[in-house]
Amino acid sequence: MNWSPDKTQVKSWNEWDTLRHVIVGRADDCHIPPEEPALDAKVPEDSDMRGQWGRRPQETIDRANELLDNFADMLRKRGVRVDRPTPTDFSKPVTTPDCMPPRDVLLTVGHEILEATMSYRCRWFEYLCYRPLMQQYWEEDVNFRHEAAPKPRLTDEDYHADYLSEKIGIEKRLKWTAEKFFVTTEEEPLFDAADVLRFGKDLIVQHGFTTNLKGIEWLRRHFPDHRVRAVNFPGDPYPIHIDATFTPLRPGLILNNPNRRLPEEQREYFKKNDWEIVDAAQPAHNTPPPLCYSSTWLSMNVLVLDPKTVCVEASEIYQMEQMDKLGMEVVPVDLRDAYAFGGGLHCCTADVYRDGECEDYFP
Ligand code: DAV
Repeated sequence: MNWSPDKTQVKSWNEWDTLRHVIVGRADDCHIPPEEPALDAKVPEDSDMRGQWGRRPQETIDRANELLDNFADMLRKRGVRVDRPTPTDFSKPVTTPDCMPPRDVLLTVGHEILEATMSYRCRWFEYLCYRPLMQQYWEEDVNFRHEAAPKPRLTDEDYHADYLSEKIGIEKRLKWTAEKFFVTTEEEPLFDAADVLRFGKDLIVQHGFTTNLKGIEWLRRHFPDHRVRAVNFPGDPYPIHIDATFTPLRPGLILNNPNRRLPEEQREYFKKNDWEIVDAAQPAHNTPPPLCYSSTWLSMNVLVLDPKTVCVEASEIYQMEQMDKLGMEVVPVDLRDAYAFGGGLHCCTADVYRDGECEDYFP
């Protein structure tokens, strides 16, 4: 059946087919959460965020919302249906960093939207922001499957105490990443949706701080018709979420963060199937904006609108230039002042509907 704006349908099998319907996050009432194991392990050692928590300054919330609203309007003007989450009062039950990045919580695979377990305590309740939309889709689309992964207990058993010392040092962090020793243990299945990339029949999942091997095994059992493949990026001292590391643009083409290169033996699978993996352009900035958890590599956290068109953050001149050379039409989007609320253009959205069906790109 073809897509029509008047009828809700949930379907998206990959990261690049023509986007028709999307969720764009909001920054309302965002907090910097208090200290907790998995989150602290991700805060860079020299970051201005260490030891800070509480509600984010109102002017930064307003500015982030302005940028997110503009992004949503631009998508609407291009004919994409845009829905927005309903913020909850995060300071009450437990504080949470944001209700901004829908991509971290919601994994759309075909007609299903799966709520991830999450791995930070502060993000346990974030799925609630999307429940009004999930309920609406469920009422309006008889083929929609709304699923939730088992909520984890997130006791101290879920975290390696080794990661909690004040100054670990980058060298040791890199060694640990290379050894696949991460802050999360194998106590119970854990995954964030943003560690998963959808390539039709294949789901490519980063094993790192926010997704453990049991989380990947859970996904394998949950999606028996898919091939679920774990990948690692040894150059990343803070490995969370795959979407500033590995970015598919269209069938056969992936950008890879040159500081976090996919190991040779894991490249084979892509090479064998004629996928080209290209080093991403350098970020235009030397540091992330203030009070931001993410690295400067949000430069490659792009939203693909169709296999020829991509939204790139407007200040990322090198990334835009590279996209242009790769034959993509670039839509610049101003978002940098909203990065602190959970990330870039890919993070702050979640697919609801893309054209196309489930294809096997690795036959
Ligand atoms: O490079 O800090 C950010 C990913 C956000 N979803 C990074 C990873």
